Amino acid sequence: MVEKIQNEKIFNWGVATSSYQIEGAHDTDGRGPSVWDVFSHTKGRVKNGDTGDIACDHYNKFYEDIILMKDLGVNSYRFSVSWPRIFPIGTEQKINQKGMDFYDRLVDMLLENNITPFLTLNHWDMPQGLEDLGGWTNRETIEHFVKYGHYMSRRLGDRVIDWITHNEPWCISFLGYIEGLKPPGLKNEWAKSLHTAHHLLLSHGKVIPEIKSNAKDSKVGITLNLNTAIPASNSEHDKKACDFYDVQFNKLYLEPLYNQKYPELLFKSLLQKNLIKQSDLTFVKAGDLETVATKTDFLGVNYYSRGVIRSNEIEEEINDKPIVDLGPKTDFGWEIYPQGLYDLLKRLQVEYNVQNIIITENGCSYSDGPDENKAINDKKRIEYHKSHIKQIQIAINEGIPCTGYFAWSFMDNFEWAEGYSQRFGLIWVDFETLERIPKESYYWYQNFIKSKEMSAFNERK
Ligand code: GCO
Repeated sequence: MVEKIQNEKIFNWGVATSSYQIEGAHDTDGRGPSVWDVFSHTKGRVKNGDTGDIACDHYNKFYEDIILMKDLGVNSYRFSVSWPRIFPIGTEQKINQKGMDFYDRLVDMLLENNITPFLTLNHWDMPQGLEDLGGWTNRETIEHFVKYGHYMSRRLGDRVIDWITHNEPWCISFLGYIEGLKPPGLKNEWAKSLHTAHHLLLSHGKVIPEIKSNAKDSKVGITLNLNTAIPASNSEHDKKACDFYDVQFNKLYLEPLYNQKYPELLFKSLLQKNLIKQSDLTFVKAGDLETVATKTDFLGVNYYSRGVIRSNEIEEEINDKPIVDLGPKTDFGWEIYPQGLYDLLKRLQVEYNVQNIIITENGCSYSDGPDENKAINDKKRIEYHKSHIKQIQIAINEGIPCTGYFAWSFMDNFEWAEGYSQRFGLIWVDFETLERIPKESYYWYQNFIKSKEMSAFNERK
């Protein structure tokens, strides 16, 4: 049997991906449809009508991909499990064995190559069968998620130590129910959005003991997308908008997880704006908050950019002029602001006393492709990673407990509503031929991991 890797002192240098974004094989070996299959096949939802039907075909090419990972020299790999490969509809009592076998092989091969698996249970592709019953707005979905976590940890718990319950609950609850940019694609449904956030958090708390009892010595955490936000100008409107942004983006998750409460300001503002009714706020049942705040072993943080917040409640012309100097932008239009990562780490230590932080995603979208010699010179991506890692180093030197960094992403993939139009990978993927070509950034990361620059990270107490 393949042994698990256990070395407390190692800094986790990794790359990250997620199931729907890379696997393809959407109907292979009994996999059921996920919410993302349905969403991407709905006209107008995804740019160019792209879907994850084939994606990078990682399901069939995982062997080749792990070799590339080994050559890259990472000691860790963060991936997610496609829930409908295990429970095709979601409500079954028995697992789909073939789906489980895929992750069993994947984990074994990672360990054979000395790569520590970081397994995310929910990176958004929940079975459509559960969505049809109300998805995350339905409290019963929690039991189905816990059952799924139970079977995963029962099968892989002898080899997987690091478990992430959910990835970016904000994206499901806000982008799915307020902006309509992700499944189920609804707009301005604040009550549903809050129910979703709460049920995600509650299922996180409930699945932790399940994983811990099946996976000896396991470490369990949740991954949040967080950022530091500042008002675009000194106007009261922008300051107010910024406070609101902070409660709905950061505090809606951090407060219950670390302080066992929801941010009052959020509910108050929504009530004032008539976006919810008092009767919508009955979703927190006795005991829930204690469960949500179940102790974790780490907090996963996905950081890409900061928020510079402008009020949309008054006319642009009447508002004060913006005063923030914005940095350059990636091809996605996201501002590059490395110091925001330091600010965020600091805040997590000072305000929430988080004991162990892992950067589970950090990266940028640039479209640089192969030249006639198949070289891909993506200098800007290298700069992006370097500058963010530097901020982590400053934070670590100040005693902020950060223990891992995962570049998003290992390879170009299906970027949700943007389809294949945004490329975040260290490896170029030709989506016609599925050929993989390492970019300059791949070789830079390879050298960086090998180099002495790492020593400050390794000397972690
Ligand atoms: C997210 C996800 C990733 C994305 C990445 C780039 O943050 O949306 O975790 O799946 O691909 O963040 O947008």
